[in-house]
Amino acid sequence: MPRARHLSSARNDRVVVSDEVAAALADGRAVVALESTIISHGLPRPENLRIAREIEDAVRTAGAVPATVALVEGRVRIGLDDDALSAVAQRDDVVKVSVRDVAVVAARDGYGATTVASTAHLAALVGIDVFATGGLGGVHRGAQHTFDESADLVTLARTPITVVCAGVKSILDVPATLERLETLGVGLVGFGTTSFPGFYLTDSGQPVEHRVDTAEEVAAVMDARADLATDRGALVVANPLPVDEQLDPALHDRVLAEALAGAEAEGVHGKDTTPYLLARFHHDTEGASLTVNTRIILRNAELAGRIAVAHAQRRAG
Ligand code: PSU
Ligand code: MN
Repeated sequence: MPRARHLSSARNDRVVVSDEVAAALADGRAVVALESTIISHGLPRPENLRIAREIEDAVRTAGAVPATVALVEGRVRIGLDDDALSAVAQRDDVVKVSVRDVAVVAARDGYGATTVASTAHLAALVGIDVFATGGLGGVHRGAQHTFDESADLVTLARTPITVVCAGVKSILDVPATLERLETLGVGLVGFGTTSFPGFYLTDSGQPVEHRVDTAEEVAAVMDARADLATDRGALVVANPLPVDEQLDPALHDRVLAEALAGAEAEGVHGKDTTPYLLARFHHDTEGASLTVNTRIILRNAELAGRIAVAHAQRRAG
């Protein structure tokens, strides 16, 4: 398998780009990076493996090549075969890996599922410029006491990539997260909206200044960012669910209150917080949030595919 393009030392074999992804990158064709924490820690088994495959299919349907990122036996893999995807979905020893954890798990020959932060970092490293996820990490509620702010934010501040998401997870402090994105200089556009999406909910109640309506418009913004050297950090494309697909807001608010209280009572903290809250949602909504979460990711993967295609076309033409 070919080595990562932007790595030059003998240690390159730590990052293995699949043949399909490497060929697409070499030809300037559209590629979309996908994270794996959502598979290992964000979605329940056994549905997670089926959904992981559907996410890849959604990227393909849009005309792009999916590049799911994970650590397998200590190697960073960009583009997973079915064995690797199954391992990430099914093994019990898959560690949730943010940027700071990647090297540790690599050195130990371990298995790791990459978060938004580490996926963005590794995708950019090999020259992938579009990435799809469900919802970004951000500032947790009560962060003024816990200092719990996802490493997704600071990583996006220094990573040149376009991330399609349904806003930030609604379990977070959304206004505070938006303030941090502004401070960090992370670009933000609303796809077909001037309301920042609320992940499970169509509208978080917060505004977005810049609305775009087509994949081509996003690609044009990406090019302008490169020309103006404002692309050293990320561009977030916030893609809301249609109202008729969102989680019932009353159910959402009730379950969220219970889940937050549960996390507090059980002393859940640090990197376990997000998986705990998402699992509580999937359990307490009797699967309704799983259906919504799946729709979010599939829609984002499809849009990311279209953006990657539009961007590849601009560069070719
Ligand atoms: N989006 C989802 N489900 C998830 C996540 C995002 O729909 O499970 C994951 C992402 O990998 C994100 C992580 O980076 O949750 C954030 O975790 P933390 O708050 O610990 O940084
Ligand atoms: Mn955290």
